[in-house]
Amino acid sequence: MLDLTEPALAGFTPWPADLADRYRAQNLWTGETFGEVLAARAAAAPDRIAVLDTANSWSYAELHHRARSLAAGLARLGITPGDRVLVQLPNRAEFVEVIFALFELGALPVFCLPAHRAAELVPIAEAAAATAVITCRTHQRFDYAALAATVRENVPSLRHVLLVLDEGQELPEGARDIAEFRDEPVELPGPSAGDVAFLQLSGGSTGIPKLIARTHDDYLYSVRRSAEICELDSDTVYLATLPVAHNFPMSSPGILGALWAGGAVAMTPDPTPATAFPLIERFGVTITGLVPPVARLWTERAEAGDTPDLSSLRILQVGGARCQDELARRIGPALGVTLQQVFGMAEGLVCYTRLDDPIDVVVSTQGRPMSEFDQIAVVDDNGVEVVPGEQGNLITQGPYTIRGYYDNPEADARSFTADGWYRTGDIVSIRPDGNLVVAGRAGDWVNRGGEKVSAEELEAHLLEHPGIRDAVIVGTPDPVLGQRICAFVQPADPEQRPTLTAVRKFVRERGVAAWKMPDAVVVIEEFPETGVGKTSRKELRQLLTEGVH
Ligand code: OOB
Repeated sequence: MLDLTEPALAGFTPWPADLADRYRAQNLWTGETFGEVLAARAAAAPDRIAVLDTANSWSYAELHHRARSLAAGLARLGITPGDRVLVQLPNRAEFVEVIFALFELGALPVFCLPAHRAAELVPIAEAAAATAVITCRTHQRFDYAALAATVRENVPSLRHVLLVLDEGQELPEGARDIAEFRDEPVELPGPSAGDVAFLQLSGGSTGIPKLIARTHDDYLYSVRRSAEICELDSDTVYLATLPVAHNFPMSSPGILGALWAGGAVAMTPDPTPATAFPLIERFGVTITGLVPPVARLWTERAEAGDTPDLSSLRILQVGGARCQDELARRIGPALGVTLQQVFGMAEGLVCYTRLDDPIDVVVSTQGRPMSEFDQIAVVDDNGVEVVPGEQGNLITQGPYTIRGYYDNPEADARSFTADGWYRTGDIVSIRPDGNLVVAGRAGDWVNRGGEKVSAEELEAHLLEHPGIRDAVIVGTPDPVLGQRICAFVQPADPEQRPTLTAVRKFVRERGVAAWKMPDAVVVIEEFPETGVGKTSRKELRQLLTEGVH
């Protein structure tokens, strides 16, 4: 019998055959590809709007035609099925055209973030053995064409630099304009549903991102299930606010969920209220997803009043990092939305609070797995399951969680158990109602002379201080205690800088154990961010080792 579990792409770790059979038998993996989904939507409702940005408005028929036409052109250029192609584009309509062209062709987009630079892109391109990069000329005054040229100089496999050009932009030497490759569509064999559809990058709190191979079958299941949970339909207008290459705005339910449901995808070039709020009004956006620092900005802006009309927005998702209860409580009333917490990872598992959950669940938990076929367990450092309700390490396996990184046995040895469960690196507890509460990453604890202090817990206390807008706790090396507690705080009013004495007094008066008192307070104007806009603890730790206090 033909073994359908055997993938064409070397370096991809398939699901064990018995699980794969079960996922197919249960019709979780339906055998459809992304190209087939788009074709079906375009046939059913050709004139419905699929993609919107400040310059474009494409119907499903137009998007489908563009994808097929670019696929034909890329094939003519010599891009073949299975080729890896770095895609580094800001949030604009062409992102959707490009990825569906690659899906059509069976070439694999490698989803890079606009914030990535040569230090990340070169090793990513090497690890993927990429043959091409598709990017834009410039965005927010950064020269992406020059970055792509640097990557090509350093990565021998990388032959082509293709650019999405704006009106009047010149083509730099050595690059090609994607407009040259919008050919007459041709019939292409296309990929199978069991094939890898793209390479996603790990959220990676340390080092260079790892590559994550996702198949049409497994990713489409997660998209479909997400769209169901978020009740998307053809009236949905999903605003891609976070960088759209990230797993959250891509598929939870994201742009792919909106297209799955026959709705529209709208793009904002940046997530600030000044840019995004008018676009919500203009496009009639119904749902979007934010990381907590952006959700805080939006909430504050809405609380200040006098915004554009945001009444079309029904669901605001927050995820990617822990949303503190203090912020979660304010979001719904400020923006007139239903809040949904999303706890997910590019490796697979995504948890949601449900739209009809009681407010306590929505404010205080990160939800529960989207699929009844997701398996989760909370284990201690020896891999033994903890008493229900206790905190421990979250491990998971399921129909859309990878079984190994792409071509990376060393990372696999660290991140997967012998029987294939993914070690998320997250410390969580599961409440009796089944909802997860994320306490932080395994590393986000300060070990102060043997007493463990949870960064998240202490941050939650600091956020109750009226003079503190945002706070991040990190450990700083100490010769006696091992680590000391450093509180980075962003003041609510830049003129009123909270002092160590005042902060310690405030925390003590909240009835917190003495050993959890911050040892240092560093006032900081802006927190450093990761590529998707999460607060970067890694860079804050770096600041400390460089001696900023
Ligand atoms: C999402 O994906 P990644 O791959 O950038 O990061 C995953 C990690 C998780 O392991 C966890 O440490 C953290 O980000 N995280 C959260 C969280 N959501 C993600 N920590 C606390 N609370 C949350 N709500 O970030 C991602 C992928 C799909 C959907 C949503 C987020």
